[in-house]
Amino acid sequence: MRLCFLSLVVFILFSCESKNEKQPPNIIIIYADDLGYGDVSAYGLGQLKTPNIDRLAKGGTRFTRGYSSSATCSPSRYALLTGIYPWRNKRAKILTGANLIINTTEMTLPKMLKEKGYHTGIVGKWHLGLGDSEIDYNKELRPGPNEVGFDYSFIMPDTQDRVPTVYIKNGSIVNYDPADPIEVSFEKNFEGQPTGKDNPELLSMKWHHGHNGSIVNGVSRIGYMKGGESAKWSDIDMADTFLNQAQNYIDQNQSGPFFLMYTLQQPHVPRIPHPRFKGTSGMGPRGDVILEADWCIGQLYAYLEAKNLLTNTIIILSSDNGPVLNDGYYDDAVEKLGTHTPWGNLRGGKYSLFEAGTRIPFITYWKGKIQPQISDQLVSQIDLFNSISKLVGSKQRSRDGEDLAEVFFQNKGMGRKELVIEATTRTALKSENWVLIPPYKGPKVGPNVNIELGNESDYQLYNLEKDPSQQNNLAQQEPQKLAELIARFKFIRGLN
Ligand code: NG6
Ligand code: CA
Repeated sequence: MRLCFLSLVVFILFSCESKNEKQPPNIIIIYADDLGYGDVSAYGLGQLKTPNIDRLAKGGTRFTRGYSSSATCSPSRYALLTGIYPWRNKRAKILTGANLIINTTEMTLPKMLKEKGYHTGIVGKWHLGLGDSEIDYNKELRPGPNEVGFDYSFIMPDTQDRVPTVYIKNGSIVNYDPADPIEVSFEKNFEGQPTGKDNPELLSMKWHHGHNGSIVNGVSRIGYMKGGESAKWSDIDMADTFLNQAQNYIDQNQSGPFFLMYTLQQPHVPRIPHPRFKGTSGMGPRGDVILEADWCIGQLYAYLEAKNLLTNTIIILSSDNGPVLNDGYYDDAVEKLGTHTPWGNLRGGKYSLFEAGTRIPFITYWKGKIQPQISDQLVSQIDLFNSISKLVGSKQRSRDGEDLAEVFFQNKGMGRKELVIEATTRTALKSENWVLIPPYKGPKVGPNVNIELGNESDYQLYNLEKDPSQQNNLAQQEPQKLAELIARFKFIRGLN
C-alpha cells in the first residue's frame, strides 16, 4: 500500500516536471513609461532606490547598452510589437486620439505567440491608437489591442494626460453608463465644461505647457471630454488597478503558457502617486511614482513566486523612452530633484537623439535559467520579436529585428553591430561604439522640457567608449569614420 502511494507521488512529481520542461516559458514584459537610464539604482548612476527592479537586474542580465527604438512612446511600442522600425510607418508618431497604427493584417509579437499556443494579454498603457475611422467612444472601440493579437486587454487608451480618462477592457469602456454618453474632442471644448485654461482655481496640480483642456480629478489634460462620469478613472488608484489586473490575468492563465505586457503608466505626467507613496522619495511626485512602480514590480514578483511560476516565467523589464522632468505640469520634478540623475551619465533625455533619449534600463530575468550578468552587448527592443520567436520555436521573423535569443536568455552570443534610433521623426545611427547624428534644423534645447534634442547644422560623430556623455564631436577629426557611417546610415534608411 505504502509503496503504491509512494510511486503515485513519484509519478505525479515526474509528470509535473516533464510538463514544465516541455511547456515554453511564460513571458512578461514590464514596460515603464519615461523611466530613465539613471532612475534604476542597479545602474548605479542616480540617487533613487528601486530595490524590486534591482532584484531582477541583479538576478538576471542587466544590459548597459539596451535601447528603445524611439525617444518617444508610440513609435517605441510599435517597434516592440512588430519588430519593424517606426520610421517605416508614417503614422508611428506620438499619438493623440488617433486610430490604430498597427495594421490588423500585420504580424505582431502576441500574434506570433498565439500561433505557438500562448494566451496573450496587455494591462496598462496602450498608446497605439484605436479604431479605423472617427472614434465613437459610445461604441465598441475596435480595432484595438484585441485585433492585433491580444486575447485580453485592459488599457488606458493613450496616456494619463490625454482624454478620455477611462479604462477600456476588451474594446469596451469600463463602468460605461449609456445614460451619460462620452464626447471627446481635441479641437474645441464642450460648452459649460471647465478647463485648466479657464478654471485654474479648480486645479490641484497646475499645468505648465499644453495640458490645459478638460479637468479630471483636479488635473487638466490634453483635449476635451464631456460625459462618462462613472467611467472616469481614479488617478491615485491607477497603479493598484493595473497591478490587480496583471495579477488576475496571471491567476487565470497560470496553467500557461501566457504572454503578458504589463505597461506601467509611471513616471509619465501627470505624476499622481497613491497616498501610500506620497512623499516617500523626497523628490516630489516623479520620484514617488517611480517608487510606486518599483513596489508594483515587487508585488508582481511575489505573486509569481507564491504561485510557483518564477522558474517558468521570463521577465523582461524596460522603458519606452528616456526621462523628462518638466513634461507639462508644475510637479516639482526639477525643483526637488536634488542630486538624482534620471539620465545617468548620458546626454539628452526624452525626445532627444542623444543617448539618454533611447538608452534605457533593459533587464532580462529568468530564475534558474539566466545567470546574473552585466552585459554590454548592443541590444534593442526591436529585437525582442525575433528573439522571442526563436526561443519559442516559431519561424516568424520581422523585417528589422535580429535574433538575439542567446544574448537575452542564455548569457551568450553577440548583440547587434548597428541600430537606427528615432526621435520625433529624426533618426540617428549607432554603429558599435560610434554614434552618428545627421544634421537637423530645429532648436538645440527643447522649449519647456529643457532637453538637448541633438539638433546641429552639421553631422555629429561620437565615440561612446571614450566619451559616454557625448561631449566631443569627432566629425572633423575622423573623416573616414564619418564617411563610412554616413554611407551606412543612408543605406539602411534608403536615402540618397
Ligand atoms: C507631448 C506632451 C507630453 C507627453 C508626450 C507624449 C505637450 C506639450 N506635451 O505632446 O506631455 O504627453 O506628448 O509622451 O502636450 S509619450 O511618452 O507618450 O511619448
Ligand atoms: Ca513614454
